[in-house]
Amino acid sequence: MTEKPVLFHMPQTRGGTTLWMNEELGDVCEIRLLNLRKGEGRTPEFLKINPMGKLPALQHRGATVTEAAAICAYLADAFPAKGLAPSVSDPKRGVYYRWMFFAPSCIEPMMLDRLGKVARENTTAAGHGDYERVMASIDLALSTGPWLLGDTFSAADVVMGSTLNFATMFGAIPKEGRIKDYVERATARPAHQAMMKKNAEQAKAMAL
Ligand SMILES: N[C@@H](CCC(=O)N[C@@H](CS)C(=O)NCC(=O)O)C(=O)O
Repeated sequence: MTEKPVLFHMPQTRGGTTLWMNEELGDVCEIRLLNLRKGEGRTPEFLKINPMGKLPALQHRGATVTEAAAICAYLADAFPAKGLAPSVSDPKRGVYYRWMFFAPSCIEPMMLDRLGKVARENTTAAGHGDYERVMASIDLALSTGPWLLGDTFSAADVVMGSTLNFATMFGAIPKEGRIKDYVERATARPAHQAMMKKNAEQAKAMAL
């Protein structure tokens, strides 16, 4: 891979998920820091990259990828030798996609509902259902352990690990049982620790 992916990031944001992924891959990205508090996500230049004005974003070989989970999936495929995604012919690819998509599609909106005390009248129409259904699914996802694919750690664990780490940190779901064990296992990984150290250094340099 000749051209380095460029990762647009700010510490203390969802960019941390992708920075962790970058560390799992052995630091393959060039990191460009933006300060959202100074409006750097709303400049005409950045809005051309991501009209949402949100971080993280990634550019690589002429393509732009936004959405933290999509960036993790993209990077896993762009660096296949690192073994962070099952091959497309492996049935586990389905399980990998399932939980990779479930985290931002169902856990995150459920978390925001809980934190914002939003009570939905129609949980059939809401794609993320409700708290009980999401929790039952998380329990199933973590039941094979230690990782979502069993013994093999993958980019889906970066996404799920980050999501559950934030959800428990903010008190949207209890940190107990399988979730506690999984979050502790995920955040103890050397790459997660390296990401935390870099995030702290970046935050200091940006005077956040
Ligand atoms: N769905 C996006 C969410 C990204 C997101 O909301 N990022 C926040 C920081 S955690 C952001 O950039 N906010 C700036 C804004 O909305 O102006 C993803 O998963 O990457």
